Amino acid sequence: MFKLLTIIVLIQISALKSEPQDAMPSVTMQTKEFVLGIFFKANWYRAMQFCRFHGMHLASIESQLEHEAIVALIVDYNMKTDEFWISGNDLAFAGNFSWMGNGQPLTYMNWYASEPNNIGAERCVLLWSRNIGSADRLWWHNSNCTDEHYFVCEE
Ligand SMILES: [Ca+2]
Repeated sequence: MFKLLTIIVLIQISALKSEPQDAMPSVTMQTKEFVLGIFFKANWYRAMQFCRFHGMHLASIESQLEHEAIVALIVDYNMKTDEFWISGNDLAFAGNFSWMGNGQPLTYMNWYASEPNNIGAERCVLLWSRNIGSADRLWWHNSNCTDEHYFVCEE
């Protein structure tokens, strides 16, 4: 009887651990794993809520290495013409961008030329393939938080 209960408990634990992110494209870094939210498009707030619901955060990109790993993942999935929310925003202080995912100010940055613009109106940070040309390269720009895009979570 005890063995049967143990098996049932283990099955239930494994069922609980089967999260959507297991089926989402991901890349593992030294200290974090980036996971592409490509099942649906969402505004920035919904993207953040989805990541948190699944035990993750909306992604904070803290180095060139992390940025390039995410870009490579997006390119691998032929999604380089799509846009992806990351956790950068200036909702607390207009013009003063920080990561909602970890509370830190932006240190590494990869803004497109003239971005961030529309300070006070466009307050959330998107990964963007502007003028991508032949190079597999994505830039950051600030955009309207209520627009719907794919997104990047991290855990
Ligand atoms: Ca902008």
